[in-house]
Amino acid sequence: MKTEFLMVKGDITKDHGVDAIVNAANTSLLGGGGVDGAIHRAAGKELLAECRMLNGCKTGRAKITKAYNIPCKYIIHTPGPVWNGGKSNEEALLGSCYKSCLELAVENGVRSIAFPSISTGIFSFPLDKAVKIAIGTAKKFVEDNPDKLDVIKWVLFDDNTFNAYQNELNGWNDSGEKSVAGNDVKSKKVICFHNPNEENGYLSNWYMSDFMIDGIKFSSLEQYMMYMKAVTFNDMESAEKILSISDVEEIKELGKGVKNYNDVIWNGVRQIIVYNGLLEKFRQNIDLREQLIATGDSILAECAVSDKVWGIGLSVYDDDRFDLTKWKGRGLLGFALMKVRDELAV
Ligand code: AR6
Repeated sequence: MKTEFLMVKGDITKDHGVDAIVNAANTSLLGGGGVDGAIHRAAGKELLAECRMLNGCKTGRAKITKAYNIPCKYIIHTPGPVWNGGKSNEEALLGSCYKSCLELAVENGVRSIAFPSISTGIFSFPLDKAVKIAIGTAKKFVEDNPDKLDVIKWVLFDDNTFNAYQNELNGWNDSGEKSVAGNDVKSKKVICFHNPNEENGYLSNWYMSDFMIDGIKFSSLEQYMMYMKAVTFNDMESAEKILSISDVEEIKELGKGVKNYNDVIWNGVRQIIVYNGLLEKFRQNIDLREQLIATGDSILAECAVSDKVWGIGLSVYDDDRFDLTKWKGRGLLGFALMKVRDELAV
């Protein structure tokens, strides 16, 4: 049977009908943020106990464990390279991650495997380069090891990553050869937003719009996000203060002062928190929901110069804002909004 290559958008900890999933770990193998944090949370404490016995893992190599509460047989853990400008052998190391995982899979009788996008999150490996290495390495492995695997799948968390992998895969023909890759993303319209009182301001986290979650009323997404940040780190005093005011600037300041704050944990959970908040903001405000759905399949971009995480790191006046390859930030808010749009449009 020919090995099938598949791309899906979603959470890798859910049931994807595969024998093994891959974890984008770090060399300690003791958990972290991003997909690693999600996998450890979903698998349960026994996974950490098994990982403690493994004595870590070198970058570019892989180790295998049981999957515990995750619905598959194994988890293959691989520490990807941290992007360091490309001069530290990062590309070869990323290829080695995929190869090591596939070898370990075959050695353990795994016939179907699901990967996340290794290294392109917290480790900042450029997505355009990573997709070529990921799919190219897997295609080469299949060529060298025919009939060993039924399915190689990527489970990708956000639209941008999903589109990049899908486009790269589309560039390969059935005989396993690479042709010129199409790029859907480039042909799409980019809709920009920034201040709540300016054009498309309803997409901003500072836009005032009431919604309820778990019996608590929030007056803006910023308030929900900062409240959840305080709750995540068990700083209930800040959480209460954040709930008691509606001024978004003050709320943001309170959010910055949350006690016991830990970057790694926040990086892991923030996207899910924002997604859940946005889903309710737009579900519960019919006019906002209609405006969001009316953006069709446009790319949504928060044009905040100084925000390279949620924003695209460019201003609403910068011509480069329409070209995703020139963005200086990750634009996570826009991608979360697009995911919510997908969810509400059905
Ligand atoms: N399912 C699928 N993909 C996910 C999920 C999920 N549940 N959650 C996040 N992603 P990252 P890295 C995507 O940062 O760059 C950890 O702290 C995410 O959107 O998880 O290899 C480790 O312990 C992105 O596209 O991994 C390491 O210290 C992709 O997974 C470090 O992060 C990879 O993002 C590894 O960084």
